[in-house]
Amino acid sequence: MSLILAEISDGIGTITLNHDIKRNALSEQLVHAIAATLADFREAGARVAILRAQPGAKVWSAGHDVAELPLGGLDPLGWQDPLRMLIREVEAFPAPVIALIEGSVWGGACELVFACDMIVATPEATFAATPAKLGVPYNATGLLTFLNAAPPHIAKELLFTSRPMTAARLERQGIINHVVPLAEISEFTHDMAQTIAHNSPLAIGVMKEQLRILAAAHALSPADFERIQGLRRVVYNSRDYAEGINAFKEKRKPVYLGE
Ligand code: KFV
Repeated sequence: MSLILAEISDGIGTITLNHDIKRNALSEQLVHAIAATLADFREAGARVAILRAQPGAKVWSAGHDVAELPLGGLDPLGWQDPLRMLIREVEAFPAPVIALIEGSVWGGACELVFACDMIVATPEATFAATPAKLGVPYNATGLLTFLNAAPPHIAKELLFTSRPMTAARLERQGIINHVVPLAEISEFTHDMAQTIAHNSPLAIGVMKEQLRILAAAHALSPADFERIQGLRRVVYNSRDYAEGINAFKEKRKPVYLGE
């Protein structure tokens, strides 16, 4: 069974996550399949891409594949991590990527959705950013995705509570573009994609890249970057990080001691 389904017509490429048995967790294999499809879309001159789950999905994506979060003192979200690669692929894709969201979105998938250029969701969709629930020290560019998508207090509530927020709340905050009833969401998103596909792809591609560069333009001294990495290292070397990952695998609640 394919982990994703892909089709392109009239310049609109659609990727459908198709691994419900693992709740579309963003495993290395799934991420590579998405990246390869985005490369195909780029080659085919797609003017816009839609990223969605199967109609009827209860979970849009369960986020990072927890089985692939390393123990043993390795950075769980280093440069080569599949989630990090996927976010870069979406940001570097030369045409807009629209996230069409039905179901719940968790952890790294929440960042993935926020990294998309536009978000359309059903009223029942929910979004939870869960690194604190698992004890994961999120990385700097990942936090920047949250800060570029959400007002700081909302980003902090998402990240500190790990509780799901409704699409309605995120729409009120300007984080989601449109909340659209389930029966209409595919057509609505397709209409939006068609409008984009009829506009100038060169102008759009260059604006997307400029917006990415401008949004990421934060001067950070080498010392500050090394301090961030040092702070994160304390977390992924901790007893609590191992406890969070092991508790998930053992299907129990973690007990955190702050050490
Ligand atoms: N990674 C690996 N396997 C996962 C997974 C994940 N994120 N989420 C679900 N699975 C597996 C789960 O172990 C089970 O496998 C199957 O998918 C169905 O999950 O071999 P098994 O036991 O059949 P269930 O039974 O849990 O499904 P359901 O009762 O429908 O609940 C769905 C959901 C999404 C509420 C639940 O699976 C869940 O809470 N998943 C974890 C959500 C989460 O916290 N994700 C954050 C991952 S960490 C992350 O993204 C990052 C970057 N971070 O920093 O924290």
